[in-house]
Amino acid sequence: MQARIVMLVDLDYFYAQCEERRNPSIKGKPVVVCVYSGRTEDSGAVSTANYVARKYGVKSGISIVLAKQKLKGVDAVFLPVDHPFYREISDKIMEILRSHADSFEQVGVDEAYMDVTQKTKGNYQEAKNLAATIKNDVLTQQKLTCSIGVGPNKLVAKIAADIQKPDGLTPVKPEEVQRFLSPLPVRSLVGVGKKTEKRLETLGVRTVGQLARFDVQRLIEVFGRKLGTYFHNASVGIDNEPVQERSEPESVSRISTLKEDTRDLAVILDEAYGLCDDVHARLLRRGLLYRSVSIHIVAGDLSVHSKSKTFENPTSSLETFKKTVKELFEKFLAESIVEARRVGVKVSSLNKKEELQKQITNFFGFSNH
Ligand code: DCP
Ligand code: MG
Ligand code: MG
Repeated sequence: MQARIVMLVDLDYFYAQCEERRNPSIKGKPVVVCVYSGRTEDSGAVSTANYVARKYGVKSGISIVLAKQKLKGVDAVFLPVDHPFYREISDKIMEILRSHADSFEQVGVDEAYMDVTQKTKGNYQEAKNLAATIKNDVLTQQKLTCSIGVGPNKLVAKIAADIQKPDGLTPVKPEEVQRFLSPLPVRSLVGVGKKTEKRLETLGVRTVGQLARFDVQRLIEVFGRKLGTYFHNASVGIDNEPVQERSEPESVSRISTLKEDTRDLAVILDEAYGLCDDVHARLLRRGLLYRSVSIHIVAGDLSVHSKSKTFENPTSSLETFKKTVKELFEKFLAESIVEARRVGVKVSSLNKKEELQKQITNFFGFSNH
């Protein structure tokens, strides 16, 4: 196999950075994005925090109560999570990244692997330049900073991206991998959790370098063949996992809560059409066509209702989408007596535009060859 160049791009303090972008006046203050559970005013957990807040020890996963203690007397900003907003920004940034990659694999809302072997002709200097271009594109077009790791595979790229944050760019050439990994704690390796870390420690293994020198046969005895081999390979920086586009979503949906419970079609549609716009924008960005449209209603009494319609042929039409949503809500109101509290719209039976084109071409027996 040809030597590869792989990047991992991870957005910095993602949710909190989105909030800073939305409201630049909070920049410089500790910003804490929270999932409020709603039980009491402060019950819930911290989703993420900006780097100012991290200096006070605030980080993902701690309770909001603890975060407030750590930031006692400090002018800090606490905000609830707004997933649709982050998703929008994420989708736009992923499109930028995708456009720079030979192959692309999004692995979370704020990170993606890119194989750039062809694009860079396997040259690390070019890869570094490309990473700088990507950072600049994301910053100028979407006003967000990210950190990029560059290496011969996903494993090294991921660790390299994490090592210098925020706004980092860390290339690790194949000949540097061993020296780069050696001093790191075994926890840096994907798949090494708390438990494994403890077991390795009892074997006298704390760093990746120590793991690399540890007898493979003994590792296999302790962890089994599969894991033992994996740990050994990871410790010496071997990873052959390809960068692969994840399968397309089965459906795209949005739901939102109305200001008050209602049976007023105009009010419901006003909200639902906004959701249609969002869903449609996501379809376009991903180059997807839909064949089914559904609506979803959570009523004032928390009962759940839905209706859907499926078409003969796939389409990307926003007009058809909205017209169908209207029809379905009219039908729902005619058939039911409940008031709507939350309304949602969904498209499903999705197809990729190009794939459909290929299918049609094959069907008619056309070919470029
Ligand atoms: N997230 C979350 N709960 C966690 C971890 C993460 O809700 N325990 C969310 C909020 C983060 C987003 O996922 O903004 C991305 O996670 P990252 O691990 O990439 O963390 P950040 O982007 O927030 O910070 P960093 O700058 O370290 O990447
Ligand atoms: Mg991140
Ligand atoms: Mg991440």
